[in-house]
Amino acid sequence: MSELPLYQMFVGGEHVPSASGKTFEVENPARGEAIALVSEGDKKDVDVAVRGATEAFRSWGKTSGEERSKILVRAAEILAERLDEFVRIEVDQTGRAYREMSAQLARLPEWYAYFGALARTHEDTVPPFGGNYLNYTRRVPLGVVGHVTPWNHPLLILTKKVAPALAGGNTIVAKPSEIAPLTPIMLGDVLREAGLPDGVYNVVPGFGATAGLALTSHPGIRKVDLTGGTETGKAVASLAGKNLVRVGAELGGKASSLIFEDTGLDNAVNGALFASFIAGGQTCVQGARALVHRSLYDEFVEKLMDRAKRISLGDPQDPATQMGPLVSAKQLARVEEYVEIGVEEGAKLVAGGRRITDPPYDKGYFYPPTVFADVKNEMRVAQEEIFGPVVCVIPFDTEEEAVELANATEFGLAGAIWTNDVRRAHRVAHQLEIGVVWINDHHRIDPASPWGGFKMSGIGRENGIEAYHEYTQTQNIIVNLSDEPFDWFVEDVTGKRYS
Ligand code: TXE
Repeated sequence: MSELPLYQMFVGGEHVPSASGKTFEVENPARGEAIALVSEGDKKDVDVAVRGATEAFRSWGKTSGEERSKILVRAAEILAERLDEFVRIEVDQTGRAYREMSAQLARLPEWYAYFGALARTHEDTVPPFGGNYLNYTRRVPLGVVGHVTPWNHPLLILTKKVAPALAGGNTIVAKPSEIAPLTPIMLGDVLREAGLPDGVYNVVPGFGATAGLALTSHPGIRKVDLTGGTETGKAVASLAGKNLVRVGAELGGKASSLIFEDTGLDNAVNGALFASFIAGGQTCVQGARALVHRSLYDEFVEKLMDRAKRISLGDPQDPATQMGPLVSAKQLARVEEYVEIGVEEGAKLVAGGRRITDPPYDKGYFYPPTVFADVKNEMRVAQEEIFGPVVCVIPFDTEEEAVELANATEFGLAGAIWTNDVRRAHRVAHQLEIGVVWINDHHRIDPASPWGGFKMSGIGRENGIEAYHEYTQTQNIIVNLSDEPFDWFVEDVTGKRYS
């Protein structure tokens, strides 16, 4: 018998085994060893979960915003009380440093509180309507929604989907990443304790090609919301198209930091360092390209290189550790391959660039902060999503050139502008083909602030009223206030009528 803790599926308000009885292992990437067994869900389990969620929707879909708000606000409180337990598990399954995960998870209660408030305060509309009519709209839930989530911010990304979905009155079947499914399963207990009825939030852990595919192609789902790679996004969106269901997709990125000559250099270096190496670079808004005005270029490269070399890697559970390992052997291999490609393409490696294998790092997937200088924007390392701690530094001469370089990618999620010139800041922001622009900052987010990509970075928006709207649909009610009799087939028709 294995000593490993078993995390079962969360379906119908209970932790249950999968129909096949199969399990898979979740690994700690710092030590390269299994830390938990997880029930492996498949098509059958997805079907049971969707049917249960459909049943639960009959009553949950009719609850008032006030009732939903109370549960969401209570969930925020319970999560805040249990935070450290969640942080520890998040660190174990992703390898991300404790200091990052404790900072990130401390913000998650805000999402439940914000969408709880929105469920209670959202006002419908009374649009104008010609004639003697009362015309109003209601936002009503969609039904059962499917959430497919990744490993890089397991609970944050799921929370960005779960909070608006519940606020809108939907029920959920979630398929978290096979690499980091533990905290999404644990969330079930928080929501149940907060008073969420059984069957409203369900988790079927498993693999993308089996459980993920079964969920995203299930005819009982009314919306699919995915965060993952762009290729996965295309596959999922085409399936959703066949079933005519809504799609939310937050996909890949290749964000730029645009560093102008009028910025404070040290501040911009700090910003670029954070943008490049937070989460070990495994985040969709990673500042993968630092575009730097030529007058600052040499000094910028020098300083970034020096700071990158001083980031301390180590045991991610140690609060002093600044960067943990990459999430998996696969992700490590991907980073190693891209660094080789960069070198072959002629980029100049000035920091990092080689896996760390000295004990105590030999069992884990540790890769140091890596800086490429003298990169050309058309190189593969500057165009393709590496999803690791690698930054490409590229010089530019003019504002126009900086904008052109930033936009010359298939992605369009986010980016940052570093300048002290207020006119330039907004002028440049308005020309960038990206969904989120930070000025003199990077990776700031708020539950009220819309988040999502242009171009190949995705469809739809998370956060804010837009997310609430994307998790509800409009019903229009037109009330004839007149007592005048009406009989089309008897009357002389003189007025205009649409039909
Ligand atoms: O992502 P996948 P992976 C990017 C990043 C990374 C690459 C691959 O570049 O290197 O994607 O990472 C589920 N039908 N991002 O392999 O496969 C899968 O089980 C339905 C960017 O981890 O896209 C998991 O739950 N579901 C990103 C989820 O999709 C499927 C975050 C994401 O996994 C499926 C993660 C299918 N056919 C990776 N195939 C971001 N935007 O932040 C997979 N899945």
